[in-house]
Amino acid sequence: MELTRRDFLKASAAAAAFAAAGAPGLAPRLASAADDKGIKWGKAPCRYCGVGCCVLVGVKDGKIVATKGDPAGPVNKGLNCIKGYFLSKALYGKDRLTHPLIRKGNKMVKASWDEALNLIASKYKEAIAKTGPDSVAIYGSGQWTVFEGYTASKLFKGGIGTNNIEPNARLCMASAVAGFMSTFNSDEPMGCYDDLDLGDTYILWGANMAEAHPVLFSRLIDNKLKNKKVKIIDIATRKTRTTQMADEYIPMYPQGDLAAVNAIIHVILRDKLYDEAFVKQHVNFKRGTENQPYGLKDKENAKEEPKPLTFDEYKTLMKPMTPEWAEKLSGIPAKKIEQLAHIYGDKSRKVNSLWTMGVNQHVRGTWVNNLIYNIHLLTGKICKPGENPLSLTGQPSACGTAREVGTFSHRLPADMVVMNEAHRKKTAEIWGIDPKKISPKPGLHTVEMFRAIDRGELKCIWIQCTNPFQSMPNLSRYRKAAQARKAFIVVSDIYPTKSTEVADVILPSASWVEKEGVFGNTERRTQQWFKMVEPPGEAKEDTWQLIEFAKRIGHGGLFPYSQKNFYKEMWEEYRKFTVGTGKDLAPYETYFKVRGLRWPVKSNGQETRWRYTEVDDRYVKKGEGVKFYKGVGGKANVWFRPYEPPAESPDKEYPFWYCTGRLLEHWHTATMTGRVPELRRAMPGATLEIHPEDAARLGIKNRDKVKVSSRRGSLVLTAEINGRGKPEKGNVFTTFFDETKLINDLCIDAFDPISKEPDFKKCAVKIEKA
Ligand SMILES: Nc1nc2c(c(=O)[nH]1)N[C@H]1C(S)=C(S)[C@@H](COP(=O)(O)OP(=O)(O)OC[C@H]3O[C@@H](n4cnc5c(=O)[nH]c(N)nc54)[C@H](O)[C@@H]3O)O[C@H]1N2
Ligand SMILES: Nc1nc2c(c(=O)[nH]1)N[C@H]1C(S)=C(S)[C@@H](COP(=O)(O)OP(=O)(O)OC[C@H]3O[C@@H](n4cnc5c(=O)[nH]c(N)nc54)[C@H](O)[C@@H]3O)O[C@H]1N2
Ligand code: SF4
Ligand SMILES: [Mo]
Repeated sequence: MELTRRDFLKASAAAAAFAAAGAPGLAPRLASAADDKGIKWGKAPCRYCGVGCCVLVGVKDGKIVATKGDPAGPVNKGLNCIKGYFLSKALYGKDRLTHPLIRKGNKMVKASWDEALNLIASKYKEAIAKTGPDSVAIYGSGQWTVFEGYTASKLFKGGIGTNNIEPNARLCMASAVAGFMSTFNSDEPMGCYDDLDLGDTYILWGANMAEAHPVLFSRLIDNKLKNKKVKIIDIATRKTRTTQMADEYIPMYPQGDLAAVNAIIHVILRDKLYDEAFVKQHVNFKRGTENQPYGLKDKENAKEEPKPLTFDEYKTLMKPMTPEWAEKLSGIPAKKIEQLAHIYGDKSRKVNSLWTMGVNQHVRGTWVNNLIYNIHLLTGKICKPGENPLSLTGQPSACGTAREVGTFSHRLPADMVVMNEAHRKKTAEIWGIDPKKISPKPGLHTVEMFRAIDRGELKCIWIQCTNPFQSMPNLSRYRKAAQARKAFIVVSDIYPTKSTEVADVILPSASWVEKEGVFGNTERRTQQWFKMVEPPGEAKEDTWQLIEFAKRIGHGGLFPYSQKNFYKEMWEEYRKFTVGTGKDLAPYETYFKVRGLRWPVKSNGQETRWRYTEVDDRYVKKGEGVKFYKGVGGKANVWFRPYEPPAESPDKEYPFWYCTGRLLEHWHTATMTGRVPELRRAMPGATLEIHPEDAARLGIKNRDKVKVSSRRGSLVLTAEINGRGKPEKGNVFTTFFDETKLINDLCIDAFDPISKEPDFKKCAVKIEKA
């Protein structure tokens, strides 16, 4: 089902209108300016989201003057969303950081690179000498290039000897990772974006694709406009732009997914809608550890002790989870749950599940990931073209860098972990170091990393390509700790932010096409780009910063790559981790011409669209059909995961659910999109979405100022009633892009005990007219 670009554009007009909303008419003007003579075009993935659109970047006189969706890009076929259209302006805010700055009391003073790096090196050396390597850390990003993540991981895990390295992806994809690992023993999806063209039923579990994955959503809408059978079901806690394009909207209570998915499975078992042969051949049953704590206390540590189950034991455990039981916990009528189960079980339908942060930012996020896989494993609707569960990724290289390179505190490249001796040995071999150098103890996970600063245990932290002093939950605790100078804080960024505000050293970075890089998107697609323009002033690449620091603390030898072939040599070293593991990456040059390739890349240079199936995956022999070759006995796990309540729920004093997330025009903390005048004007500040009946009861009118407070903090926002997003009764919603409104002060820093991912989607607040 190949689409022509014309078909695609025509059919997706509705979604494209969404995508360009906020600044209609501006995008085409920019695109036509790109036709001027003298512009040199290069290819790159978009700087922003995990969709990974291919863009063409136009350069003239050393500046990016235009960008356009790349018609040759299989992901987006020439389309971009509004953020993509304005990429050319994101790096040209007037206040780009152009030279290193060092704190002198309350002032930040201009310094040379040498002064700044020497100071960082001396602080790190001092801390390591006094309190050991585990008293220093680095906090990175799913927006790091593969090279940046690899350099940081090798330096900290292989050189300094601490596993205190984390990506912001802990706040984002950690539950997805834990879900993949516990179910399939291999991270990242079996399916790919082609499933959005080839399927006929799409069940969205709280994912607001129209705003958070806009171009991918337009691809889905395109399928819907062409194929009458296509049905999109939006199960969510609020109505969004996604809802407008869905066939059905099913409102759900926060945490309700945990009950609803279980009841769907109950019906699938009860009505024998499962695929007996598939289950027999491909599935093991397991039970995990229940009633684990929510991470509310510092240093709380949970441990999962899985037990095997038989299919019969599993069926018995699932008996009490009836649709009526789930109706009470999820708010979804029992009848609807029966219907959903029969849709999932319908042999004539190609059913896909899609989810993002509604499922991952959840104190039982790993469980909900497991449960969605359970449905697909029981019905056999998996590893088939057009029929898969697809975990959507947020950041441009959360997959490529955070997950594949393994920049989490417990991970090593290609799904390996520091706790495993054989994995440490293999890593040490490739890195050319003594295996004893790599610590077997997982480092601090993100929330604990920032808590350790507050406790005075972490002495130095280097923050690159993320803005935690705006994006962490329970923010005021961590901001206060930083303001009290409890640790030495280095921040590499491209603009002044809430994090540079509390830094001891600020380093100006090169971003996106100001350097060479590789990103990996949601569908396992690895995309490479070359440097196209010089960074401003003295700004330097994050990789360069780390290696110059490494040299000053005696670890320069870890990076022996030549000046001329620096990235190629680093890539070929990193690639060794992947070859033969089912995560195979291609030689570096292969990526120069193509618009990315989905791993495992085959020996003939071809990509893999569907994993674990003989249809496409060379690791499965002809005749084997489906094989979960990473799992024990070639099988995947179906987990028993019951309902458990959220960490905090509304009560008399704090009667509303507080949910936080995103909107189309801005990227996270808006350091980049906020400096694009068109996007800033389209969406100048955060508002509080509230249900009209709740508002009326409290005497609140649209645009009134309201005070919203949780047990952790309070702030004043403008009420938005019947705006773009419409929360269900009893729920309010806001976004975290506005640095003048630190909405994360109110968020709870409870987390999933398995994935350690915090729950940004639920806590309790009260609302008053301000
Ligand atoms: N425009 C834009 N796009 C982005 C980003 C951006 O900053 N701006 N960021 C990217 C990143 S890093 C990410 S992670 C993604 C996030 O993409 P999404 O997860 O799609 O977006 P959010 O706004 O974080 O999530 C909000 C939704 O969570 C759902 N929800 C709330 N509670 C629950 C629950 O208990 N269960 C379930 N199942 N759902 C619930 C609600 O229905 C709500 O609409 O977006 C990516 N794309
Ligand atoms: N309330 C609430 N909070 C959330 C979430 C939520 O849903 N609700 N979601 C969480 C999720 S899923 C995510 S992914 C995080 C995202 O949170 P953050 O990662 O903190 O937010 P960003 O704005 O993406 O920060 C990226 C920073 O990198 C800088 N930058 C850009 N390019 C470069 C570069 O090349 N090098 C360097 N060194 N810096 C660069 C940018 O200016 C910016 O300051 O937020 C989390 N926080
Ligand atoms: S959908 Fe995502 S990757 Fe595509 S242009 Fe928009 S922000 Fe960039
Ligand atoms: Mo994210």
